Amino acid sequence: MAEGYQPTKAAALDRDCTTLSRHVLQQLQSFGQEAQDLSALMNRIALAGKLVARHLSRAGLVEDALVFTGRTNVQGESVKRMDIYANDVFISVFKQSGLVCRLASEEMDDVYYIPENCPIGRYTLLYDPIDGSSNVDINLNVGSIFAIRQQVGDDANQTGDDLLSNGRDQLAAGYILYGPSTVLVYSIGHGVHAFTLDPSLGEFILSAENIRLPNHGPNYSVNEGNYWQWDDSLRDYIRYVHRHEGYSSRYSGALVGDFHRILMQGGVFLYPGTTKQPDGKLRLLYESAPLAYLIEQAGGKASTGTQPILDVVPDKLHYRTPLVIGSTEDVNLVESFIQERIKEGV
Ligand code: P6P
Repeated sequence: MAEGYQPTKAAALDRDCTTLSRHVLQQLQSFGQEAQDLSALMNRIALAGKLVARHLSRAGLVEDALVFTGRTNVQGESVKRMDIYANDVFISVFKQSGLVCRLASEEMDDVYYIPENCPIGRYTLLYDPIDGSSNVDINLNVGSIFAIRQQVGDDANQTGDDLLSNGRDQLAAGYILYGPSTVLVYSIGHGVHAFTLDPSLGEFILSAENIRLPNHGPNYSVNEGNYWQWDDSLRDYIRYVHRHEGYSSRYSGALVGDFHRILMQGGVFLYPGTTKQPDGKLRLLYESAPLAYLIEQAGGKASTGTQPILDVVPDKLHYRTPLVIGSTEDVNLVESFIQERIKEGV
């Protein structure tokens, strides 16, 4: 029998057809309702990322896109116009999704409800719309961080209390890094995968699959300006890396970019508690927990210094914890200095 048409083995063509929503279904090997929901949710994340990336790319040209709004958020941080724009992009994009009933954001004091999506929409989006926004005005990388959880119970009183659970309840997590290219990194529990936005297509295209970070890496990423505000154990660690060959200090002031370097090259990122902020600066539900989910999926580790991040149960929406995250051996080394001081009873 004559052979049928044989398409060319164009790997690039197959890759360009592996869009995010398709990849989710491939990961889950299912077309069931939850798989379809997650695929649709990730597609909305991608749309939000494209809208934010477009605004950032013109921020210097668009009236009032930069600078501060004069407001401070629930964190007590000055709010930039870009923070508000990005926050509202996610609200608008997920309003139309029909799937998300609630959103929790760094920029909003309380859980935000989308009545038309409740109670059908059984998912909650937790996000930091623009992480590292101090970098926006100097055209350095910033990011968006997100986690998706399933609503537990009916939340009839709209307290959002079911969100106060540990990070192992996350269904999906990831971030969008707005850098020289726009990269979306996500996991739904089947490894960590990266998609790069192809502006000519307006699509995020698969660029790295099943990312695994090395057990040890050269980078340590921490704001050493806080050195004298740390516990002795963290100073012990810093003195160790200063005295040993093979370590490089890398710190951009934007968590997503610093985390992405650790994910891709190995090493450790730290934001320890300080005398001014004993619980650290980073928020659990929409910063540390999503990144901890990713790093464990990529073969790394994330802890508060004494407890796995994914085991921490917050008592409020904007709960903060110290963060030590990255290659397993490097996180273990930091933890060993902390344990040493605990043994000494410091
Ligand atoms: P510091 C940005 O404000 C942020 O939340 C993270 O993106 C970043 O890692 C950290 O704070 C930087 O904080 O105190 O070093 O300027």
